[in-house]
Amino acid sequence: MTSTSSGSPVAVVTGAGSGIGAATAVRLADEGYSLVLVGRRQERLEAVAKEIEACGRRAAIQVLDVTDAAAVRAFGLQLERCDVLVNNAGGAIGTEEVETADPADWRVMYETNVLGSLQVTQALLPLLVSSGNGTVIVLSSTAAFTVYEGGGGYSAAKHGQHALAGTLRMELCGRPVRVIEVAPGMVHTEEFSLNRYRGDSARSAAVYAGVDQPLVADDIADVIAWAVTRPAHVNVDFLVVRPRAQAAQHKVHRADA
Ligand code: 8X3
Repeated sequence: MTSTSSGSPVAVVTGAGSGIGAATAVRLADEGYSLVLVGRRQERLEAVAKEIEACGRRAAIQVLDVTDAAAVRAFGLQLERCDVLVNNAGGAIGTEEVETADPADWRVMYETNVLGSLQVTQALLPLLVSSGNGTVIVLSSTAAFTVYEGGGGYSAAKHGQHALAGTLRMELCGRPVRVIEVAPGMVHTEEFSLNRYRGDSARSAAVYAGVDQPLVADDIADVIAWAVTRPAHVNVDFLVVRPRAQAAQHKVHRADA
């Protein structure tokens, strides 16, 4: 990992190689943070780091799987500073109903979304506390508070992240770290639906068909940046963010529908 020692506050973003993670990293760099980009794919992280550095900001990369407990611990121990942690790594696998779902898929979703957030938060919490004004972002989903057919495993994991965020906020009360949960609805990113549909691009594209302006990664990055840049005593507990065309989980307006 290259150094971020510049005197600027440091933001660590997991899943920073693409989608919401990459957009958030770039946006936080614009806000004056030095970035530590965490993810599994070095070339993706390097591309995001280049984009940040091209704007005169600092970005270090850390190739890391958030489900690897020992590697996450080691990462936390060698980091010198962390003011903001964005727990973004995660995602959905499969759309099978409960009747036929593969428990292995549920396990992976729980491990990446919930245990990944838990482990990275545990590893960085000492630095967040010692920063004097730390912020933990938990990127959950509207699936964190509702369920839908074929989304059981993902929703279970996102409900788990919601429980983690709420519990942590209470447990940290009195210490200088706030916990902000951001719950996006329909966001059109390069990989989210493609992973959910196991690479089936036609089914993935159909999710957004006819929807007037699904959210994009920059919309969520904008919301995260807003929450992070509130004065330190202001804790935006929980933000639900959907496109205007999605009034509720199943209430999506589609042209020609
Ligand atoms: C993504 C939102 O509607 O696919 O987290 O569950 S949804």
